[in-house]
Amino acid sequence: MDIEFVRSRFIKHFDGKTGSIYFSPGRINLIGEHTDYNGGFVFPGAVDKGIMAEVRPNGTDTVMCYSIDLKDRVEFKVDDPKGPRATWARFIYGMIQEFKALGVDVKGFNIAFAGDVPLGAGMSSSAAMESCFGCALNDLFAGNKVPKWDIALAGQATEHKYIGVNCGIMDQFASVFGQEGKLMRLDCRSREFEYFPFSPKGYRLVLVNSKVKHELAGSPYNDRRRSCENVVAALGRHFPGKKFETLRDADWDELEAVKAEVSAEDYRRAHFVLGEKDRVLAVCDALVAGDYETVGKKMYETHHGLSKEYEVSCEELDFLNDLARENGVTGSRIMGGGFGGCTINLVKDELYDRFVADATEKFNAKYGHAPEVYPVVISEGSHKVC
Ligand code: GAF
Repeated sequence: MDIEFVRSRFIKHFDGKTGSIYFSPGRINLIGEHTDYNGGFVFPGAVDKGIMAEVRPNGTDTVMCYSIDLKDRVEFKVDDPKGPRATWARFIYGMIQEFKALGVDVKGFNIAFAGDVPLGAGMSSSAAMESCFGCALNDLFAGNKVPKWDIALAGQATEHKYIGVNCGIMDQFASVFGQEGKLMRLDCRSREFEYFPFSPKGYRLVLVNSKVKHELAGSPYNDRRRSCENVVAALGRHFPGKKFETLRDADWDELEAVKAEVSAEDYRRAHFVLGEKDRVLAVCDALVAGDYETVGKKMYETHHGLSKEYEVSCEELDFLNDLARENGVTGSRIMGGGFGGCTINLVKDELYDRFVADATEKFNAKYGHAPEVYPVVISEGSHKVC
């Protein structure tokens, strides 16, 4: 992101004064999809694309916001009970409400922001916004006293309460805690996490964006979560002596025991989640052992499960996955919530150019538009730029 670009727009659209600049990244996830809200493990990292905002307190009780990308301006009072209608401004409003709930005395400010995380690509531009605004509020109104976990949780609460997506914590966690060159294995139940240096020798990670718009609000994302909760409720009824909070508490035998008590669809989804929980741990072990073939094999298994069991793929993503296989790509799968967006691919250096060219050509021939290709650079999490 270009600091001068954001600054020039901030100066132009407000009173000519400069403020402080903050950046928060989008994320990739090597493996561990739809496990976060099931109390399982995820394995994300922050990327070099994100949201940059310039912010300056304005001495009033009004928040004046400008979206540089949308060329849209919105104002609202800090204490407005309803908040703005524009979705993009609700991310700012939601973070303010969550910070106030943490006891932070947020006052009026001017903010202009822009992003280079491709929208709807499954790279979590929303979490990048939340953590960027959270980073700014923390710096300007809380003396940086709000712990990182609270910023991530405020972002998740913003999704739940002000956007309508009942997401897990992976995206906000990755955006806030990311470190350059490191993936993070997070246990979403205990919130313990570990950094894993990631620089596979002889391989590259690349995202291929189908450009099928992935949008979680209004998508069946919340239905998937409900399916998992239905199975947890059935487990609780079947095994009254055991406490099931999430699918993390269930094993394969227990899932089989309730198979006849849940819908076939809910069973398939829970089946995916149990498998995915194990796959994250297997991939972490394989990574430490330098066994990239196993990492890749698990990625393909995840794609298959997301497509056939969790049913969050689409024709274009399945096609990209097939193209990866045909090109000898070590691992490939849908990344993020699904319903469009990107595949993430682990590719040997020597196969990279051929894969990218072949996927671009064949996808274009079939769907009439070329996919976008983003080499992954694992980068720093939310921070103040200047
Ligand atoms: C989206 C959600 F926001 C995450 O919480 C996570 O559930 C992901 O989909 C699927 O793994 O990005």
